[in-house]
Amino acid sequence: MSIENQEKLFNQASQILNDNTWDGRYTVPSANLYPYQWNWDSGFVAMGFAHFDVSRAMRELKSLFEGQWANGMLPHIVFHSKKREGYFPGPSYWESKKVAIAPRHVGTSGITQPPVHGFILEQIFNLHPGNEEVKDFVTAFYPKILNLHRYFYEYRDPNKEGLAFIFHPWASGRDNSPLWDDLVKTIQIKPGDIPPYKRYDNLKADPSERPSDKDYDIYVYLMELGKRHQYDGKEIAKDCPFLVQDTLFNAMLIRSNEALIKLGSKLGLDTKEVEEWNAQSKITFDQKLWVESLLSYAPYDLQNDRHIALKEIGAFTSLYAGIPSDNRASILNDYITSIANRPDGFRVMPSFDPDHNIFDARRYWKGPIWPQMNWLVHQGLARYDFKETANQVKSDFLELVDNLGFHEYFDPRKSVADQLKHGYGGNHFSWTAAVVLDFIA
Ligand code: 9WN
Repeated sequence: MSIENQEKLFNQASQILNDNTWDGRYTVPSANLYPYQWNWDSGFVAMGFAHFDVSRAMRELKSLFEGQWANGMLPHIVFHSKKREGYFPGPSYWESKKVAIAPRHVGTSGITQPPVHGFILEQIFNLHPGNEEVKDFVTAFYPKILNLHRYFYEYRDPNKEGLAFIFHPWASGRDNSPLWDDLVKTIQIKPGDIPPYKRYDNLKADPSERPSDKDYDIYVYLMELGKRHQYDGKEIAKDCPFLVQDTLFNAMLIRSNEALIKLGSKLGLDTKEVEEWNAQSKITFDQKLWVESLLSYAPYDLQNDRHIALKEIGAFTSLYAGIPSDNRASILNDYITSIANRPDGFRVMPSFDPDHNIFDARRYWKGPIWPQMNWLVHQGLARYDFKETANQVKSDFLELVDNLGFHEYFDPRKSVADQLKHGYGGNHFSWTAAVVLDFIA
């Protein structure tokens, strides 16, 4: 890509992040579709800001952690705005203020999202060597992330294996991934199980690119279950039908642990606890989640004691966390290469297996390319020195944004995406901008 083009994208991306910032304090993923502050989105947003306005980067994380609960849990949405902005489930749905350990001054959701904040903090620190303000911020912020990780090990790991469970598909960050299809089919919703509710997402984005109404009923069912248990992980573990040790979620936890260890040793902080967690987590992830017949890692369904053996993008983020041996890493790299070389012309990296009959190139997490996932996969491939594949993942993404705009997700089929001339879901999307900024900085 030419220097002029890179400059153009950099300027557009920084403009999007500035435009999506509300009250100068927090950035919404997309002003229309997602009008509050989201957990892992804001992590990527902070990284994006760190390239041109590090004060905003630090402010972004501070605002997000205003929503942290007393037990360390970081909710997936923080509702700084009390207005009903046209999103379901909005601030009043969760009833977080009825929970004693939730913040008093701001409403939040009761589920969490992939813990990216440790490595985001490391990115910000590394981008600003010698900046005393950044150093002080990182030192002060460190215990908040440590508390978050402690929450996962204490409340979300009933067998003390070193892997955290999630109890809602939204917590995986990959809402309607085919990973969850069979498991959610086991949930029978009876009349009266869920309250009436109204979706807005499918009025604002094309419904064929969004989860189905059936998916939403399950989301509400699981939120109701969480609410009944005051979102207490230990209680939920006893009777929730959806209890999953997810690949992406745990890879993020492990990579963020690693970041805390590295930052802690640079800043003279105590890293003993996080080192112990991480040593166990890395081993369990590699041993328990690898499925030889799939030649990949797969999430583990704790209630039914089985792997969810499907080829899906979360497995590939294990590279960024340094989990696989060189041999397993090559297997993962070969798979990505095989997709990039398909005769029917695919950009990498689709979120789901293009050869599976559930694959749907348009529908949300059932196939499209997602910006933050390409960033994570790129970082992992680079870590293992798979330079060519890493470059492909990066250039395919930049080409999509350059040709089609800053969308939420994209069609991986070259012929279709190039003819369509647009991406899917929301536009002027914050993490799309953030990833562009980091890739071309
Ligand atoms: C539910 C904000 C979020 C992302 C998720 C993505 C989508 C929300 C929704 O949007 O989920 O959290 O309403 O569909 O799946 O990863 O954080 O961008």
